[in-house]
Amino acid sequence: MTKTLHHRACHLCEAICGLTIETTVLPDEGTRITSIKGDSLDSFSRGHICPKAVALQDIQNDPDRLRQPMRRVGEQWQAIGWQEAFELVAERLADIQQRHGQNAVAVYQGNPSVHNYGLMTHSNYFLGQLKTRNRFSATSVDQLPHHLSSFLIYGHGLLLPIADIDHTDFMLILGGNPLASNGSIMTVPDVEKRLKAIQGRGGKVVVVDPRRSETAAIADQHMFVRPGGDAALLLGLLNTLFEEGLTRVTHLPVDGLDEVRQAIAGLHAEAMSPRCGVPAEQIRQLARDFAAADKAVCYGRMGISTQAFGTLCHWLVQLINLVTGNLDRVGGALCTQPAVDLVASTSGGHFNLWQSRVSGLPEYAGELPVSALAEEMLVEGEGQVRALITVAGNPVLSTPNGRRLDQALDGLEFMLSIDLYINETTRHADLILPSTSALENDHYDTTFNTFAVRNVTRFNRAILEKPEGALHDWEIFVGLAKAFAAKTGRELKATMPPAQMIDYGLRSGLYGDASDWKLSLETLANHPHGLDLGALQPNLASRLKTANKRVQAAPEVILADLARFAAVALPDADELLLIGRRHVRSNNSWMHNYHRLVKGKPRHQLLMHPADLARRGLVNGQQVSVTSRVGVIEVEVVESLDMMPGVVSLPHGWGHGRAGVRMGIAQSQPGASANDLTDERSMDALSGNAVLNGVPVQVAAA
Ligand SMILES: Nc1nc2c(c(=O)[nH]1)N[C@H]1C(S)=C(S)[C@@H](COP(=O)(O)OP(=O)(O)OC[C@H]3O[C@@H](n4cnc5c(=O)[nH]c(N)nc54)[C@H](O)[C@@H]3O)O[C@H]1N2
Ligand SMILES: Nc1nc2c(c(=O)[nH]1)N[C@H]1C(S)=C(S)[C@@H](COP(=O)(O)OP(=O)(O)OC[C@H]3O[C@@H](n4cnc5c(=O)[nH]c(N)nc54)[C@H](O)[C@@H]3O)O[C@H]1N2
Ligand code: SF4
Ligand SMILES: [Mo]
Repeated sequence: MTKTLHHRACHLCEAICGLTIETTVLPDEGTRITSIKGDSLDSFSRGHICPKAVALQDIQNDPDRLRQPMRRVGEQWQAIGWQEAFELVAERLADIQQRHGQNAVAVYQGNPSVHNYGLMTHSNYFLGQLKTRNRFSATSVDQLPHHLSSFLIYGHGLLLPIADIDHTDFMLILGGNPLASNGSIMTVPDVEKRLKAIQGRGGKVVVVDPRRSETAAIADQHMFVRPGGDAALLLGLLNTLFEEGLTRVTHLPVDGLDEVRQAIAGLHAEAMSPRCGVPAEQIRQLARDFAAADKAVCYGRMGISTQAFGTLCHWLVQLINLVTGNLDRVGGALCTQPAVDLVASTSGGHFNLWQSRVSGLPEYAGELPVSALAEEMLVEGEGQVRALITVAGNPVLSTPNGRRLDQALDGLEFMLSIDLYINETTRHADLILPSTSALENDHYDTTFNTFAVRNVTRFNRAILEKPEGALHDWEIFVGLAKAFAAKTGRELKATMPPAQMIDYGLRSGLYGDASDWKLSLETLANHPHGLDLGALQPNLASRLKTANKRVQAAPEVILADLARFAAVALPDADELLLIGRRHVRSNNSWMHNYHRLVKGKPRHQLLMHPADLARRGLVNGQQVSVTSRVGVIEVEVVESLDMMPGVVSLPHGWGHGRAGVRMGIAQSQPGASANDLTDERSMDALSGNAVLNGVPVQVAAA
């Protein structure tokens, strides 16, 4: 038996923890993974690991994971060869585009795309050739308001100031639960210790959340907010900062602050309190505490992004950091300077240059809001979507009114999925092309180094041999691109492997050939535990990509959105509102097929406050029906004093009990899909981002 130790970053979530993986060559079985542990020599993650990483071996060994191209013939799946598959795709898509136009082919790119560097570098090599405006992704059920606000304020959608958690004295968290999610748009391995370190140095952590989340439980202060009420709360905070003279000067060049001050003059804490359910005096005191801290940072995430005023929320987060002097300041919010810099190498983006066909929703960076995907398939007319390509995603479980999408997929002429599983979405595909598993592939994190709380970088080689006949995702895209170009007679530019692109990015970057670091793939090979490039530093002034290189505090479309905010009626106190929830043993819609993670008590029940149960004559543990405008599901209800009265919580990504899905363990514990309740018509009208939190529902005995 030969044992080998490998060091590698975990790709499963944004925390990019360093792992030590032991493989053993066994006489009859070949190479097996025999141990997965946190890597204590990784200076960034310091040995931190969560249960999902241990399940990397289960992904590797899962008999349900697809290992060769599969073609659906009726209800049966048949293995076919790669070349035959590529040619079939090229033929079907070329034909559909010829008959119905380029936009007749739609694309959905799911979350794991951004955790797979070959998908990042090469998916567009093929998808770009389709020249379709019907591009969709998980961005519009997630962080689109972050990008849009940064694009409008700083001139680039990826200039996202990151909370400087290791140096701040006061961290205000709204709509994020890093203890379960391990942090998001804040790559922060070992987050619990880092939050406790704030408290250890005499600082304070405040969490605003309609549920006393795992993060709220360790905070110094937790405030309930009515779901969807954060824009009001943040407006009350900003107004108080102005009104009570709690602002500080910034070194940044800023346009539009006076306009902001005027635009929100009437929106004081007292007026905002009924809209968010936070007492006015608490709003004012929070503003005073925030301003009094030497170094403070306001951090907002998923929970305030996926609501009706998500873009206003993220604009306000930026402004609160800005006017208190905490933007671009150590201990406040700082932009990273990554080794492969996507901000430097790309243009800022674009917004609303075209709109979706049926509902006129705006594009952002070439993508349309995914809430529009089903109607683009269902509503007849020129430009109707007739074919779909999904890449590493499961929109039937992940996007609003998933049932409607589920049904719409049946009406397509052709569907291709590039995925590892036959899941609730890909079961509809004509063809599924599965890539190698992550451990059979190299890894460089192009995305999350950009959002990290320190400047870090690492490259890791595959730790398992690529099986014979298998292809990496990027190779699948090259195969598809070549077949499509051949079919359509288009010219195809040459490409190079992802590793070579990263080498180029490293060498030409800030730490590359022209620096003392001399980073390249070769130098990174000498740093298997990752390389720390230092703490975040102020740099925003020199990196602004707005036309006049000044911060735009008052973008026109955002000020205009304040009118939409003002027009909304006061919330109905009797309305029951649904929010989501994440758990450290679950990962969106796809890690429910590993016994190691799903064993023990189920984690997909509906949480409800005992007073809300009593009011409906319901009891703890009972089966209930949950109804919204778009659908109804049945789940077990569990009482929880952590819930804000009037709010219920259900995690997304469940609902596996559907015909044809091939995920045995997941189907034995199916749960119900939260997105059978979320409403595709309910969105942040400015960005088109879906509302996934604050969905009105009724709960009754099943
Ligand atoms: N109600 C509600 N809905 C939500 C959310 C919520 O909080 N509440 N969260 C939203 C958010 S933030 C997101 S990001 C989305 C996520 O939703 P999706 O974008 O649908 O992503 P996943 O559910 O992670 O999709 C996983 C699929 O990717 C495949 N996969 C995994 N790794 C790879 C790989 O390397 N290559 C390929 N080709 N395939 C791979 C898996 O097999 C699986 O089928 O859900 C959103 N939906
Ligand atoms: N274990 C695990 N980790 C993950 C994922 C996973 O599925 N499982 N998914 C990954 C992905 S794709 C993402 S995008 C990140 C997301 O990472 P986070 O943004 O940290 O997401 P959540 O853990 O869903 O936390 C959102 C919080 O917002 C609260 N909330 C809901 N509605 C409102 C509201 O109206 N106002 C306020 N203030 N709060 C509200 C919820 O109660 C919840 O505590 O996590 C990533 N990490
Ligand atoms: S927190 Fe868990 S899933 Fe996320 S990177 Fe770390 S080990 Fe992997
Ligand atoms: Mo996400």
